[in-house]
Amino acid sequence: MNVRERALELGFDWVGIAPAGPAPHAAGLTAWLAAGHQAGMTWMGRNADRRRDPRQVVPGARSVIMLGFHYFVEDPPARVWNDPLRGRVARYAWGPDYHDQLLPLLRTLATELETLVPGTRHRAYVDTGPLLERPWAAQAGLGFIGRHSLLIAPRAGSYCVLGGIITDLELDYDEPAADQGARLGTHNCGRCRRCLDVCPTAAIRAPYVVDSNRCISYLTIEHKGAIPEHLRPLMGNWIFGCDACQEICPWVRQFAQARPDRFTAFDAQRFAPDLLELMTLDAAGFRARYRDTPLVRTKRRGLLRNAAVALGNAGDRSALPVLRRAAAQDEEEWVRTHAAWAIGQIEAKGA
Ligand code: B12
Ligand code: SF4
Ligand code: SF4
Repeated sequence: MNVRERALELGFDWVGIAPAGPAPHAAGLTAWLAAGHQAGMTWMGRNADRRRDPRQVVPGARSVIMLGFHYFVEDPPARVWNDPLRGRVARYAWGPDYHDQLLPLLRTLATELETLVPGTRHRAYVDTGPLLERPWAAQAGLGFIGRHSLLIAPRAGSYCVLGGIITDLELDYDEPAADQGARLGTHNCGRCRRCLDVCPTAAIRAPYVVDSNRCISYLTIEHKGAIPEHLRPLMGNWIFGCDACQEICPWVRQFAQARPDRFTAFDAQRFAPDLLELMTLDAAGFRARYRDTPLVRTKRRGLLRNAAVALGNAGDRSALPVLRRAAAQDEEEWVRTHAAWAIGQIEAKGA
């Protein structure tokens, strides 16, 4: 069996294999954790030794097979995407959860390797285990790491998700990707710093270093409880994830192709929802609308908390009745308190 051909047959867009050993840029993880950039994701620190070396995950590991899956779809109509009374959902979440889509494919590949070489040991992950997926993907030749810290794949940009298999099989190895900028006369990112400049919360503290405490993706998806007040006004209308550092990237603008065949597809009602209507969704309505998407992760209380912040930022008085009702009556404390904050923002703007 040819692992690369089989991976492409299964539907992956990129596959590359690197020899297992200490993770590339492992020192970057140590520094990131020491700075507290993991925020509330304490699990990132718990298994750091394993993250720093896949041989601690699969004893005797010889190879890391990295796979990439492209998900870009066309930009939504500007009148919808730029409407402050609508929320924005990051592109990777415009459809079913990619973990559910890709993990079975990875497991199929791993099981086939096992059948071919009985007794082989492996672990397959899509965002789900102690593997530094981006540095390994770069090492396996899938692309290079941009200053926003995301993997940029050739002819696609960063709108791709990753998965990996750590195995004790010895395989043929790929070289890290060649300098993608050479053709354009630059070195990968060249002198560009657009993602650092555009990040609404200044979460990219330095090239390749993202502080989750400030990242809108973390604040809207992973963070539990109250969003720090000083960051709320900077979050615009992102209500689940954030693509600002990718939307601006010349690699995305130049090379990303629409992939209507992919698991993501824009649907304005769900992925750029009317915020006033969203604030009135009850638990059953939330489940019905988002059950088959990654948005279930925030639960209703997280999504409506984020929607309240977005309405506060929009500053439109037409939101006051809905926000007042939510502040007074919503069953969830997160929603009540963030709605009250939004009312304060709108009234202050009016004054
Ligand atoms: C924790 C996490 C987050 C956190 C922290 C993000 C971060 N930058 O670390 C939060 C919640 C904020 C987040 C947000 C997002 N995430 Co996330 N996340 C992860 C996760 C689980 C771990 C990442 C990690 O290990 N971080 C720790 C830091 C230290 O590692 P690192 O960022 O990879 O950094 C390495 C390099 O930058 C390198 N480095 C250091 N210095 C230098 C210098 C040079 C020159 C170079 C080249 C490299 C380099 O060192 C570091 C390793 O030690 C991975 C899945 C996985 N298991 O890898 C997904 C993952 C990275 N996320 C992903 C996605 C899609 C996102 C979002 C785009 C989602 C969204 N639209 O809202 C945003 C993007 C934000 C951003 N700019 O990074 C994808 C990325 C795909 C890609 N093309 O790169 C992944 C790989 C999930 C997947 N399986 O597809 N994420
Ligand atoms: S995802 Fe948004 S908040 Fe996070 S680093 Fe990128 S631009 Fe900044
Ligand atoms: S926006 Fe510029 S600096 Fe940031 S990843 Fe893209 S090319 Fe690199």
